[in-house]
Amino acid sequence: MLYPIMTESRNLTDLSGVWKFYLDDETKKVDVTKPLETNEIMAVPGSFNDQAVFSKIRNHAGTVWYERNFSIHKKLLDQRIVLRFGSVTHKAVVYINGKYVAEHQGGFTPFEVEINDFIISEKNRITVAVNNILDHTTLPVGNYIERKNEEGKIIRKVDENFDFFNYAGIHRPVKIYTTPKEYIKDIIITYDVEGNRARIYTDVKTIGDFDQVKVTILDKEWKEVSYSVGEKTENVVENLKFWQPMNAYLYTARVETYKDGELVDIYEEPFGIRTIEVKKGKFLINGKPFYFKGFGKHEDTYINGRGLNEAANVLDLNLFKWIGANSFRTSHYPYSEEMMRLADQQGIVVIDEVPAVGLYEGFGFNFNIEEEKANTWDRMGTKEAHEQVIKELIDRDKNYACVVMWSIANEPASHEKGAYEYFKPLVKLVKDLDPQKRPTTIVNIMMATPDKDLVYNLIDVISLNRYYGWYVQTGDLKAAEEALRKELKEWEKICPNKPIVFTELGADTISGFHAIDDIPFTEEYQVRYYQTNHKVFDEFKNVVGEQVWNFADFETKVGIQRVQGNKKGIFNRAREPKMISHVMRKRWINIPNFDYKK
Ligand code: GCB
Repeated sequence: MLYPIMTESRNLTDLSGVWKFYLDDETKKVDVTKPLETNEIMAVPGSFNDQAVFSKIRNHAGTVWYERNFSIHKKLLDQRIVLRFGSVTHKAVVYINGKYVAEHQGGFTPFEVEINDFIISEKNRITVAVNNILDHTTLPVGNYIERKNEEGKIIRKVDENFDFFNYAGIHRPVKIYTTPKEYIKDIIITYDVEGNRARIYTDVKTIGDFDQVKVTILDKEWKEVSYSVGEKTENVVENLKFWQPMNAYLYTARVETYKDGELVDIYEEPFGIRTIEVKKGKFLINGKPFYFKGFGKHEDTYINGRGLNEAANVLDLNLFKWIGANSFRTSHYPYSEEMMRLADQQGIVVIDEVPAVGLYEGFGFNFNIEEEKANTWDRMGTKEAHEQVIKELIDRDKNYACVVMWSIANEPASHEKGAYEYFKPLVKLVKDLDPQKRPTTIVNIMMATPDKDLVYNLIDVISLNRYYGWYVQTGDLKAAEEALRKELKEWEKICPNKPIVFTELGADTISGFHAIDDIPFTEEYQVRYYQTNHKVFDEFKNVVGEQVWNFADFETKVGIQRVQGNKKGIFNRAREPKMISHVMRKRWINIPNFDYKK
């Protein structure tokens, strides 16, 4: 799916701003043919939860309504008019002028709909019903509970089967863009590289009848490098400039469609060229062994919640540069297109994750669940949702050079019977759909040790989330060190040719807590916890990366294991550094992006 941009043939309007808002408490039916009767307001994009102050809204489970008016410039009315949502969490039903136009399930991928047949020339009303219910058929997975109160009214609750707050609302920009009636629908870019020469293949999907499709490759200075004609074309680029980690170079494919000698539609797609290979326990980018330094993140800021916060995105990537990081994982859901485009421009390497989190019946920070009782793969009905998010994510992110690997799930019960059968077709789906055939991973949970994990044979890279010295061997770093070393030896033994990336490790740390001894939650403990882990990582040649948990403190569901949120950040939620950030900086600045381990 193309990102909406303005070109000579396309117009773009952003409907961000303050919308009307109504909390549906199910006492009366909302009549979409009339304007919403409400005085409440809500900023879009943004989660509604933290804007609302009152618990009734903050913790609401069910439907909320958003509404605003808009007009379309009369000169655009003969164009194809598309309404596009960057994301609505988790389900949206959209009406224009009281008529149903579209719906979409899945809170982290865009959707769009042509609205020509619904708009009227003067003033139009857009109404969106947003639902935040998660259950055992959705991704992420929620535990959905319904009960009746004394008056017989249904009270709904979603207990997150994951460790982040179930923020909801219109999270990403709402845009209206226009195209000509016959238009460019999609552009798929792949390439072969030989030395410093690349053959670039563009597959342009069009709707309508064109005499000619022209593809021009432009360099960073906007100089023409090559051009060719056809829906499926090949361009050769000599003196190739590679997209490199922390040193991005983006070309642009300018696609023009012509009819009767006239230019009809034009779209410009930036793209980088880099190769990826997984070989002999190494992760190669542009032929060289890459070392991942960085974070598992969240889209999580004060006030905006999970809503797009571009200033925070810029700040975060600048903090990456300060600390010497080169990568992140989009834990635990696809991030905004704005963030992906930023990562692509800035050379940040991304492990792109679908929102498959909570696929574990025993979730609850309980690492001692009796295995025979857990029955995840019989209980979860997420197959369809999982296929849908894979399709939508690859469709959206396929051309980004920054995306070097797909993560098909975070911490599923890969040690429980049924995991292999569940994941085998999904891994195949990813491989079939991805035009660039990137490597895949399934992020491994601590209980799925090498002797128990059932899916490692399906994937290219072993990704480990490990909390030795935190959830286990708490406060005993000597024992943690030994346990970690023992496990890594086992992984290297059973799959000597697969690289291992630590996709999580961390210790909750409250800024300002201090101790001389190894006392969890203090800044000193977080430092020593990481130093212990680093020592072991450096002993194993197949360990090709460390993405620590988490970049910043973040909001999560309440529980006695959480102190006003998850505090494992290297920075706190305001992005102020903890003591560990300086230690991490010293380490990472001295680790090169390539050839760290010979
Ligand atoms: C994990 C999860 C992550 C949690 C983290 C923690 O393994 O993948 O979502 O936030 O542990 O802090 O417990």
